Amino acid sequence: MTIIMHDLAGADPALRFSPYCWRIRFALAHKGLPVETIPWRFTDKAAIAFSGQGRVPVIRDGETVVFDSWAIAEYLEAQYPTPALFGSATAQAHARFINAWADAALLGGIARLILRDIYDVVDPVDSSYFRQSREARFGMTLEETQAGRETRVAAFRESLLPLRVVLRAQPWLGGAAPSYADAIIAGTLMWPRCCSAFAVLADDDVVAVWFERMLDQYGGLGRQAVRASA
Ligand SMILES: N[C@@H](CCC(=O)N[C@@H](CS)C(=O)NCC(=O)O)C(=O)O
Repeated sequence: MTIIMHDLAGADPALRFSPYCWRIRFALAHKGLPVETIPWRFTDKAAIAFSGQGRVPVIRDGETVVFDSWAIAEYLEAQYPTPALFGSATAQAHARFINAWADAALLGGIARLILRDIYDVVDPVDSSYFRQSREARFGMTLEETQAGRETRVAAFRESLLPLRVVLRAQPWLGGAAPSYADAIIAGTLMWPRCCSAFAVLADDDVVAVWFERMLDQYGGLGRQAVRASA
């Protein structure tokens, strides 16, 4: 049975830009599971009220409803073990750290480079909610969050050193083949790729080279994604 996923969309319904939803798009593709995505807007809380909360991704697999990207990845692994997203309980525990680092460090760093650009791509129905909620979260205007990004991007790129060190030693974060760790980081990087023309990565960075390879995985799923700037 096809899994249904509520997926954040912009003014263009084909523009799918949620870093969390992208993690699950990669995870589903990794397992070869068919998915039907339903475009969702930030303010359309009613459409996902059946999940008991107001954020995406939310999946429906038959009678089962799961929300939160990490919980969804764990559900998929338990329900559809092969091919593995984690590989072992230990690998799953390590991937949880990657997930926490992506949420705690990577997302905030990227937000401070592209938040105002996102405002340009959200559906008009979401514009004032997006501005209000994000300005309250960051304690400054959207314009201020990304001001000076041309000079600040260097520090962001330096913060990716742990990824760089690992990807110099092995082709994927999962080792010889991609795992959910790769889906987490690549899913997170799909967010700036889809929303903004600003280059968060330097072209010659090993992280960018790895990301290009991830874009080509799963039949070019990431590469084919609609981009606001294209
Ligand atoms: N911990 C959740 C976070 C999900 C999340 O924050 N999703 C965003 C879209 S990228 C959302 O739905 N935001 C709704 C809002 O801001 O009102 C996960 O990993 O799935």
